[in-house]
Amino acid sequence: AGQAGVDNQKFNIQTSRKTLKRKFKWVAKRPDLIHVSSEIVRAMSLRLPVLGLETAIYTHGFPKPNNYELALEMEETVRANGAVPATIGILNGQILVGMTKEQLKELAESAGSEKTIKVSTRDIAYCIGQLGTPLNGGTTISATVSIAWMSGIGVVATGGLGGVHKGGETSMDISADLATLGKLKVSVITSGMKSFLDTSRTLEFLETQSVFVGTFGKRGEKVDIPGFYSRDSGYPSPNIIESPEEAANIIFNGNRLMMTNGSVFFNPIPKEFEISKSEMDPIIESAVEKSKLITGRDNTPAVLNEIKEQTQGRSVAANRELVLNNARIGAKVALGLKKLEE
Ligand code: PSU
Ligand code: MN
Repeated sequence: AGQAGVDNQKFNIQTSRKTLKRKFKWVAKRPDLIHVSSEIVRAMSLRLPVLGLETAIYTHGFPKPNNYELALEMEETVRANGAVPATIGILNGQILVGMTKEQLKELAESAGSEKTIKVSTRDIAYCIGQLGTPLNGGTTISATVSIAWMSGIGVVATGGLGGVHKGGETSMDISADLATLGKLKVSVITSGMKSFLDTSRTLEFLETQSVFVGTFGKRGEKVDIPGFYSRDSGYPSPNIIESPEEAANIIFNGNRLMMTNGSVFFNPIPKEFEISKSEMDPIIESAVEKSKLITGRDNTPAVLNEIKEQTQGRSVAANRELVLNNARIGAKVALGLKKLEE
């Protein structure tokens, strides 16, 4: 039985490699549609670990000019931790997987202009299909996961996850991040949902969509779903993950089983940078109240901006630290996964 198990494992690894190869060939044949940078093409063919990064955080989350600096720092952090960064975004109507410094600069500087939209999965074809002026797009987790999946990238790092908004049971404002992860096998490293979202309903929705949820921490200790600026949210994590290698092993086993659902690995903000929940809660509550007439995809950026004003920019500093930490852990997960696939 042991031998059969080994054969079975080999078979599954080969099958998943073949699927990746096929997908990658498909993408490589359509550079006008998805442009994969030469660095990422090389990394994929050498089977180096690749970590996908989103860009809505630069166009609609993080203020100029620090958004460009952050984009560079994210890439450096990924490299320093043993993986190749594939920043995903849309520039002048073209989907990019892996962006040059110049491209990152152009996208970051275009933030706030009419040309640059926040792109969710449903907006991808719209963004590249415009007959008039070509658009730029900052990709949300939803769009980033979709494009990563199309190009055979299995792990993505980001700041905050979208979710079910407070009052979502009547407004039905539920981020496409959640349903996309229910459909596509991509793993996301994130520091949680902000407390302007309904944590409990978001967890229920993810469970219904069969999206795995785990949080980095020590078994036997109290581990909450992290609250983005703070490490706790009041909601215990359904699962605890003790290391990036363990996360990689979970993804690896999902791949071997040919499961099709995505995973969320929550990575709490490092203690030294956290802003306590008791301090943030009233600020967030008032930010939500002030932004309540702004609907659709503009709501999240409006709330983030209010929070920034009310914390005199401290929220931005915390955001920077947590997202860099996710790049660090994400790179290690991608590296661990490649080791298992060897
Ligand atoms: N939460 C943050 N910062 C962000 C976002 C969410 O703390 O930048 C962005 C992410 O790109 C996420 C998107 O995927 O907002 C969710 O937007 P919406 O709620 O419109 O789906
Ligand atoms: Mn929404």
